[in-house]
Amino acid sequence: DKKTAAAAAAAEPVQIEDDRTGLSVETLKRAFADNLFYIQGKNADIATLNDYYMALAYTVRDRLLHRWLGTIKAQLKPKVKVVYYLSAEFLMGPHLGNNLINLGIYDQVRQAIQESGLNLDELIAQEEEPGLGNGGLGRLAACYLDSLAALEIPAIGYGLRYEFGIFDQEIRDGWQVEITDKWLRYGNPWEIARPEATVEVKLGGHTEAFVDGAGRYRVRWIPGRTIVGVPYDTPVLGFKNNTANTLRLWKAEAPESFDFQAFNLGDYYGAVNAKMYSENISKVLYPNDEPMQGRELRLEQQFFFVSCSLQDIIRRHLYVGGKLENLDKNAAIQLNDTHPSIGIAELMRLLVDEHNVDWDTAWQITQDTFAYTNHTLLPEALERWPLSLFGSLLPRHLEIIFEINRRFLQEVSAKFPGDTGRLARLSLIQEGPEKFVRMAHLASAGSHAINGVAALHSELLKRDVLRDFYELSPEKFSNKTNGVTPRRWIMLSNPELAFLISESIGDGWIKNLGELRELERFANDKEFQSRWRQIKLNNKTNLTEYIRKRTGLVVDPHSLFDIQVKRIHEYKRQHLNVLYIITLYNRLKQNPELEITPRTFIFGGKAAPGYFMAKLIIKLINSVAAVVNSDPDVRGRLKVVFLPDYNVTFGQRVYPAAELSEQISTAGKEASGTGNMKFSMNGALTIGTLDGANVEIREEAGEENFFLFGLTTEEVYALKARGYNPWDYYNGNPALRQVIDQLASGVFSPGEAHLFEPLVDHLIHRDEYLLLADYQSYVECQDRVGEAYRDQEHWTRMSILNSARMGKFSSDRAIREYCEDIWGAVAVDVALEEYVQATA
Ligand code: F58
Repeated sequence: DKKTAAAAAAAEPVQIEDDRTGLSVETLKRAFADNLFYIQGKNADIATLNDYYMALAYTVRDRLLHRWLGTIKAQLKPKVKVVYYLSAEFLMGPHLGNNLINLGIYDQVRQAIQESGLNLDELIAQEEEPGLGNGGLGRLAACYLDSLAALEIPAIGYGLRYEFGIFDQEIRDGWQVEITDKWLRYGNPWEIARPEATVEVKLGGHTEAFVDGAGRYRVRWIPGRTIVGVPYDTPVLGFKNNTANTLRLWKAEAPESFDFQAFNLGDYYGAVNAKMYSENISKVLYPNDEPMQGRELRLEQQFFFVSCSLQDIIRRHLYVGGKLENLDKNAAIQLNDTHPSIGIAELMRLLVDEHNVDWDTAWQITQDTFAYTNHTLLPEALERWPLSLFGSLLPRHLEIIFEINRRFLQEVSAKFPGDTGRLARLSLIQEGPEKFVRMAHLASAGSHAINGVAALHSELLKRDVLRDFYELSPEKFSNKTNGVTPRRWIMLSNPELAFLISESIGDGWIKNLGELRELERFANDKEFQSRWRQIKLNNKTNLTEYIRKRTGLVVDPHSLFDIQVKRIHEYKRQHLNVLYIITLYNRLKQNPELEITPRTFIFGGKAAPGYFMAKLIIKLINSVAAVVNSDPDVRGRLKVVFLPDYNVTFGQRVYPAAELSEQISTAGKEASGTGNMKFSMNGALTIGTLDGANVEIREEAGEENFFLFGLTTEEVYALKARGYNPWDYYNGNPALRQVIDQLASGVFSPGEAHLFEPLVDHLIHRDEYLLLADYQSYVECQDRVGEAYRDQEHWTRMSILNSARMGKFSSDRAIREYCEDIWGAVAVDVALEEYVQATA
């Protein structure tokens, strides 16, 4: 009866774990309200949107903690091999939506939030993304962490917890303005600080030789200063499994005892100053993309996070009872470009100086443990540090590098006797009036595996940039074509498309992207085509709304959305795109009745703050946009939009809305590209050169579904070898000549006739990236695109086939290849950790 039921209910103990882990809509609602009150300290009367976001974030975090702890337990075991991904950048993107997808609770949470009188999309939009990377390289690291967790591979990503990530971009008067990125302003609910795992890092000072108790010659490093690294951990969930790996980012702080000495001497302010100096190391991400700059603080950043990470790796290895000689059995350390390659000298130092391992054994361990991924073919981007700077910051490491080099060159001599040219080319030290440490050489000599990031790039590495290393150790080289995660880049970004795909072929594609092939049988299906088109239109309409909000521009969602988003760089040739826009504009001016396919050209991307030409290209895009968009003669046919502050969040809106993907770099310059893959998966067709992964995208999609133009790498080399003269192209092509003359005479810079002179000068005198040579081919190809778009049925068919055939470009495939060929890592099962009260 009623009374006994009530008594029984009262006697029932409160189940705290329900509110922490329960997944029902009711429990989620209760937990959400509870977090708003007890963590944010707000109730509905005064809560801001951000408070609600935070309350939801904590609700979700609670629900992944048991997976996280279970994963740590399962992976911290003697026989487990862990992948350690060392990267100066991780461009993770917003966490909330992604975690909901991976936990498989998107729908429940949507309902819980709705029943709480709020809108989930608004809360998701509230999150400020951690912009701890510049572009492709940092985003690749994030996709790889996602796939490692999806495949249940034990892995830790190690990097820097920059207080300020990549700058926010504003556009004022057409120019880029940089604003500091204060992403930690409102706190970060996704990280947990682990101060108990702090490590010490030494810098500067000098070295001393001594003979130890066993009569062995040893060296000790007397540092000039010491800083500490405090780890901040963020969970990285696998897709609907129990794995939650860790992203461990290091924050630089002053050691606890920083002020003792100074305080005793009475120099309190000096001591506080020293503390601030220590914290500088993880203060800000360097926003330069390509040309390398020899800034001391950057080398400090690199050494700092690498030393912290290696000490952590050794600590974990010893903790599970491992022997240092067997480090490579438990650890695979991947160098994401050369930024962490100082790790090779640091591991040698830790082994030889601190753990008393003999040199030969230490070198074997080091080589067997490290592997190196190269991400660039541009010679000016290869890292090299002036010897003087390097030696004053890392005196012991410089000695170690000299010794590695001495032994390495001995081996080279043995293999190629008398070949002194080869010795000079291979040396880890670049000789000359100013000497440099060549980091790519250190990485190559100290690793057992070296890979490029697309088939063409890996071939060019062997042929040019690392040719001598290839001739020395061909067995080290392989290709690992990049990939991107379909969880973030299809499911989360393009939910309607994901739904249609799953409805048509089941949802196996999410974990096994090759299954998208099954969509091929719908390519000619009228009903399917029309749904496919409708989804694209919906996504375009959403982007249209966003463009209006951000720029005030009104664009037509029925026009062809032609999009180029990526860092601004001359080799990526955003200005080639602009030359075509001006060409179209001129045609319309000459013949205002001309019928062309209406197009919206959309650009997005940041320029390195010190890269004058890149910033001028942004100004150029905005200047051309100003003229074109306000000219009544072109109305309804041409729009140009530069969307400020391109980042991961914005990428998630852009790829699903794109119909044409611009991948137009000079052949032989783009290592791979990854945006190209995201576009194509979401049904955009590509206009592109045979560069980077475009080659493989075209191979997969079928050449009839790809708009190819431009010189090949071989043709670029040949043209440059016989002497390239851009003047010939200018003189021989009236349309091109008109465009260049307009730029030079100020047609697009009223009142500032000379504004674009530096650009024009460069194009007609040097044109390093061969825009003029590729202009005609690009224009003709773009014209074919415009024609093709008129046949919507055929276009849709090509679009479906592009998505259907992008299975290869899942980061799951890439990670499987790394595991099999380089890391020797296998999946580890994780048991769900039950919630246990701390007192139990
Ligand atoms: C990019 N590199 C490549 N570097 O340009 C691109 O082709 C490739 O797809 C991608 O890596 C992933 O492999 C890149 O993004 C950087 O951003 C560096 C950051 C640190 C300073 C030097 C450039």
